[in-house]
Amino acid sequence: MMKLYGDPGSGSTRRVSAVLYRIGVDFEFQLVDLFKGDNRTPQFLALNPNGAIPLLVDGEAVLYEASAINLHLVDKYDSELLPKGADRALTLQWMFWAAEHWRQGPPALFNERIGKVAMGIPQDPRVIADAEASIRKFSTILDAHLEGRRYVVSEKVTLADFDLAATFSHLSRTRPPYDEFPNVMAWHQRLLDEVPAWARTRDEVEERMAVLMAAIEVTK
Ligand SMILES: N[C@@H](CCC(=O)N[C@@H](CS)C(=O)NCC(=O)O)C(=O)O
Repeated sequence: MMKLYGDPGSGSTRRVSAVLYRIGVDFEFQLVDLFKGDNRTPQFLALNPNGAIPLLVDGEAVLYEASAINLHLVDKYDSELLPKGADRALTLQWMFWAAEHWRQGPPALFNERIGKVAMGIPQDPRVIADAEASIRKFSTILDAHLEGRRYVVSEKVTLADFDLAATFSHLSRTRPPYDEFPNVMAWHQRLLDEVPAWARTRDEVEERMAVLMAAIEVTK
């Protein structure tokens, strides 16, 4: 059985677990507790020298990078999450755009508003301002694109939707300014309402983060 290494509180782990749930694949989950540094052990670094999750072990295949893992899964199970024809390249376009542009700001906000608080390090207002500016810049583009559309590429959900929506994982905790972008907000709500795999992973993130945030409160 394939094994997914990750942390349920991680937005990038969620990009993969949502796809596994959506396709309906049985898998074993191996917790890599980021707050305990499980991603820095020699055993884990031997699998992914970047020390990052998610990581998938599927027989001979040892894969990191959530988008690459998801491409492996859609190929293996011939899933419509990567459509055929013209929409295939468009799905890849938005996945690359997510990696290159969309995910610049949100991890910085996570680091400032959660990571640094956990470590007792002061937040840097300039980093927060830069992250928010980046989020506004790219949300303006996505919001205009989503006008009149149900999902990012087509009427149906694709891998691009999961790659993009993962940055909503810590909304209440990191407070990215997505609420200034009505089409972005409506698209994300539609995903939660219509795609049970996405709502399920939202619940997993919240359950995990409730424990971690309580621990931060205690040690603050
Ligand atoms: N580009 C990677 C990013 C993965 C990533 O940044 N994962 C985070 C958790 S969401 C992580 O493992 N952080 C720990 C670290 O980098 O030390 C992907 O798309 O899979």
